Amino acid sequence: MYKLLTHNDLDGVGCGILAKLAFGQDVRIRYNSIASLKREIEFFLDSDSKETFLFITDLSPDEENERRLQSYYSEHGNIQLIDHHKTALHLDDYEWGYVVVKDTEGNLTSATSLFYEYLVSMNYLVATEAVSEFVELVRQYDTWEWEKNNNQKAHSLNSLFYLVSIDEFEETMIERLSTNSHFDFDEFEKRLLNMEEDKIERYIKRKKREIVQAKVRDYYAGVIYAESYHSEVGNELGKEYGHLDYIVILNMGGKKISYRTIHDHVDVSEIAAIYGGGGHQKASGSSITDEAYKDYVLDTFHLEPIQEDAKRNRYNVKNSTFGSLYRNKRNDTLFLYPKNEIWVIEQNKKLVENQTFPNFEQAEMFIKRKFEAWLVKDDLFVEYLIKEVKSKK
Ligand SMILES: [Mn+2]
Repeated sequence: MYKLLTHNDLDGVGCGILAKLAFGQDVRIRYNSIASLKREIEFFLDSDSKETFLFITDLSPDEENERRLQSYYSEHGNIQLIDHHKTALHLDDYEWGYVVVKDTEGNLTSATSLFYEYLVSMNYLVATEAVSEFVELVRQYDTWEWEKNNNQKAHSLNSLFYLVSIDEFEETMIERLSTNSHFDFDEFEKRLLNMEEDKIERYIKRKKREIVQAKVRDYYAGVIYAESYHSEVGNELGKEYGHLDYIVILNMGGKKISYRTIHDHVDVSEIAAIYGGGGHQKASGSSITDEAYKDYVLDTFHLEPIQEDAKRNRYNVKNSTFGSLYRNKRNDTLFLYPKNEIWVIEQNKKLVENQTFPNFEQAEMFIKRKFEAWLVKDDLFVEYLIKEVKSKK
């Protein structure tokens, strides 16, 4: 008998689907949140048959269970952990641990892709085109490589995963992967997925208007409440508000936080670790601990949302030698322009002293962080210039 403890997201359930394809009725699977893994491991160690072989994928045990797994393994064997999270790398030192973040060709791995390789190399499963295609879609979604590759199919697979129950998804995929020669969606799913993508877009639009900005420790964070589409929300808000180091997504009902960044200079697995969580450099999670509640909820709840830059301007554009006009909630005007090779800022028509910048990007970063300002629409820009000309006459 085999037992699989895995994550309850697409990558974790991908492992479950592979386990069922390999072992059929001989495997029992439990899909877990990060928090529920602890008691599932304890239940296995205390109560399961010593003959049962345990797989743990896409999740890592806490320190106490790490010790208990090691002593169980030295007595009975029968444990294999497979993961790709950076915060789980220390588990690779155990005989029962296999943790790889990047493969030998430099591609980011996923739990599903690592588990697939393992099952095939152990002759538990025969590689097929359809399964390989499915595994690659899961990997691209989980590592967010789909966006760079514009692989909409990978994104759609995750959307479908959240449209149906885990049981239904599992059953449909197993049936499809064992009968079809290529992986694809059926016509009904395609129609449904189109509607779902539109819905996600509208959801993100709303979230863009709800985000608040907060300086937490050394970084600027964007804080938002959302129950769904965390990766999509984190990514789109990260791009819209590029001056923020990372995005915090609070799920109050689930008492969980997701952390996302699009930048390389910040590692959100380290930020999640402050609150007892973990994950990857660009995507991580933790519980809402008392400390996290203070930093992200209590200290930010009174703040006003920040505002998007105007998008359809022809005149008031960024990085313009004529200057770019910004405004904030306090009605400060901030005018950014180049002067003798450097960029300067006028706040309410007065030069901000001792603040010069080598390029537009750094000057804009400064006013967005310090003043929470946004690029105004053309009509306000034109009005501003007319007044300027009149005052000079
Ligand atoms: Mn994963």
